[in-house]
Amino acid sequence: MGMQRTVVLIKPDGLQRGLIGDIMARFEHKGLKLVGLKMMRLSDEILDTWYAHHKDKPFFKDLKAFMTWTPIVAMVWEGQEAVSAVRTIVGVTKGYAADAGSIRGDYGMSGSQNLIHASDEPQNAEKEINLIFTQEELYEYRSVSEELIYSEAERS
Ligand code: 3AN
Repeated sequence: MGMQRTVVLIKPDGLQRGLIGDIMARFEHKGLKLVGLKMMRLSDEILDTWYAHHKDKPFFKDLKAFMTWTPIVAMVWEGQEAVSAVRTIVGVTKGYAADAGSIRGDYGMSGSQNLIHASDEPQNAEKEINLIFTQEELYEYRSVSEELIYSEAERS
C-alpha cells in the first residue's frame, strides 16, 4: 500500500462527446485527489514517447492522428494504489469488452477510440507525469475529505 500519482488523459472522442465532466466525476467520487489539470494539444514528440510500445504496430499512424484531432484534457490523480485503482475505473482497452460500471464499459464501443488513457504502472505514471506536467503545474494540498476516505493508519 502506498500513495501514488497517475495520469489520466481524456482523449479527443471524450471531449467531442461531452464526457469530460462525467469522467472527472468518477474519479472525484471514488475519493481520488486531483493534483494536476490542463487542456493541451499533444505534440508528435510526446506521442512518439508516450506510445513507443506501439510504434511498429499497423495502427500507430491512425492512433497519432486520432490523439491530435482536438486538444485533450490531462489530469494527475493521487491516492492509495492510485495507478491500479484508476485502471479499474477505466476498464479494459476495448470498449465493447469492458465491464459495465467502468468508463469504457459504460460509454464506449470502440477498440481504439476508447475515450481515455490511464497510466498502466507506477514507472510509466512517473514518465507520463514528467512528459506532460511541469513541477509548478502539480499541487500539494490537504483535502479535508481524506480523513473520511482513509483510516488514520492509511494516512500516516
Ligand atoms: P490502454 O489504453 O488500455 O492502456 P494500450 O496501451 O495497449 O491500451 O493502447 C494504447 C492505445 O492504442 C489504446 N487506448 C487505443 O487507442 C490504441 N490501440 C490499442 N490497441 C489497438 C488496436 N488493436 N487497434 C487500434 N488501436 C489500438
